[in-house]
Amino acid sequence: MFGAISNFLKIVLIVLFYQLCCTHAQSKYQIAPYDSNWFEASEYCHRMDMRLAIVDSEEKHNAVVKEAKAAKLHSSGFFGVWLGATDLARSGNFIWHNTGARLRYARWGEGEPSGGREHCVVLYYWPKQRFNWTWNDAPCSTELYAICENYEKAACIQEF
Ligand SMILES: [Ca+2]
Repeated sequence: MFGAISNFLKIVLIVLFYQLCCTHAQSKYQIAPYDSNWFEASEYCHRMDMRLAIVDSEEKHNAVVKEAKAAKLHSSGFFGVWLGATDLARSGNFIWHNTGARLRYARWGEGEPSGGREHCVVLYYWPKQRFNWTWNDAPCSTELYAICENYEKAACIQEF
């Protein structure tokens, strides 16, 4: 009898935990209140218990652009938000830093990535330079805004 109740309570607790933890796993974005280099941007996101946005689909690209537009910081004709990708470890091999996954989806601007000393990925609105909410590799020391995202933490049940 007690064993059955105990098992029932376990199931209730597991279901409650899952509801609290994993049913809000959709990405929610936040743009940092100040500009900074790529590393500071990454650190800022982690302090917020978030990470620099990983944009691995058209849907996520559109969601990030929507969020960036909503910040209304692009009226001067220039606005950039750091994304979570870099090729600092191996030039030309862009990786989402927080997962180690290679970029399979990208929305590079014309002629990008241009390489050289430009190793960190930014979403640009800079029509004069032909960036219309497209991606660029920029020097990681450039001062730009961060776009952070909520993500499913390791404590959650991972589905593959
Ligand atoms: Ca570039």
